[in-house]
Amino acid sequence: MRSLIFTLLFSLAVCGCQADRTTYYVQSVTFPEGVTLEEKIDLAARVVPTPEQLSWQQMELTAFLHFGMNTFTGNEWGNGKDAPECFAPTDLDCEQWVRALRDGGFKMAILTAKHHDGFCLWPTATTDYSVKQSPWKNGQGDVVRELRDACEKYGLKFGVYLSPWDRNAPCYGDSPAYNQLFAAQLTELLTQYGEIHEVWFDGANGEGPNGRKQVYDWDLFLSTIQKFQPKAVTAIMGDDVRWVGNESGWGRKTEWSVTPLVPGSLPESDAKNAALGICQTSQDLGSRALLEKAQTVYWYPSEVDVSIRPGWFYHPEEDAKVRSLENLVDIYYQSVGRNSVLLLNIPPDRRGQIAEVDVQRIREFNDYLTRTFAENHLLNSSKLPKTVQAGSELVFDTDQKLVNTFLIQEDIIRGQRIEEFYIEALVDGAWTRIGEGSTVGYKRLIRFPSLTADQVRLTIVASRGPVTLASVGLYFAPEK
Ligand code: FUL
Repeated sequence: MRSLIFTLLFSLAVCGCQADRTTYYVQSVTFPEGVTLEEKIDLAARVVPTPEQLSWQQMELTAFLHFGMNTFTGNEWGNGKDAPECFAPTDLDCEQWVRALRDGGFKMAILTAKHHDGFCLWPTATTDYSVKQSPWKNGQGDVVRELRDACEKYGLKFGVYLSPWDRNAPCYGDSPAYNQLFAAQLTELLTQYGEIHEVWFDGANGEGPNGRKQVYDWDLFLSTIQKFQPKAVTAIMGDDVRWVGNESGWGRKTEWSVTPLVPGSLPESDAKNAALGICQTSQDLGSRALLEKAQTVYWYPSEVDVSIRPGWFYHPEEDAKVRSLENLVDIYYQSVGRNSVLLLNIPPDRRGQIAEVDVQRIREFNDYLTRTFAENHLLNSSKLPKTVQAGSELVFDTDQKLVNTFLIQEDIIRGQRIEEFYIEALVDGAWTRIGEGSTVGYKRLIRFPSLTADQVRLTIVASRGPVTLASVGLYFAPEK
């Protein structure tokens, strides 16, 4: 956890406005003893992302690639006992994966380097349960390397999913021994494959009440990342990126990136979260009522992970169940459009390629979004005031074309502040409300029935101090 404080000082000459001498808190702030609720709210409004969290958020669309032993056995959770010989892709082509992702608009690929079954997709020295023992390329193959190289070639970022729960490792449950093994696996991935942009630690564990109990050494794991890939964001059990709380593709309508939820990798997180009455799936992770009880708040933004198919792994019988374009677009509005990053899983098949139906669907998805956001129908949206106070109204002229989508973004390097807003359209001389929302954060999209307006009015009803808007826009999403 980085804890930095900085003050933004803008040159008067450059921006022609007053210097912003606000003190900001990078990634977290602990409230001093005895502060009032208003003071807590002010402090929370000045928590900002690290540069890596900001770049992560700006990607908007990221892709998951669940591939491994389960692809060949038909399981979703392997038991760690399937023979390495089962792993036998017939025509693996990571460049095909990455071209499909690039054409789908995705900016990063995250590979299941090791899922819960413990089978490693790289020739690790830490276990005999890996591609090295499989017939694929006579044990000379390395999926992590091939994908890394393909991402490099096509300009995508690269991340690894390394499951802490390991059903194959005999030492799982013998905490010190397994922690060393896991740190060694992490070290291999972080030192042998160039830059790693995201490390995904899944929280699942199905051991049950009588199962093996492993106490993870998160300090060791996070310090290993800090040592070898300090710019990587850590997700889910990590402290940079938060699991949205469901695997169905929706973010909360009220999605605070600044939250008292203590990341699972920090000491006593369970007890602290229990004392606040919150967990990753709670609906309220950032209200004023919650801040009143909190001691520390974190910039801990949400990631929406969901699969394009019913399963996380490829199963041929699900070829006809690939999500429709309409459904994917809804997911986009419910994730990216609700202050989250979308992590869409597109699982390669038994050949080791992404099936044509999935390739087609994500291309359609990208084409659709590109068409929707090609033209901003607000005429004066580039002239935004430096800051906007609660109670302010901003009125924009339009080009009087048909529209049905409103976009609003806060400049999150100055914190997340908007708590309530609404939008109205001037149609035939009368103002009608066309949408409203609570939080905005990095991005909020509001859909409304198609109309033609002379003007659009944005009212910020409530905020945590002055708001800096990054952009507003008015768009037309065509029929699918
Ligand atoms: C879950 C896992 O149990 C699933 O298999 C999948 O990897 C998903 C992304 O996370 O916790």
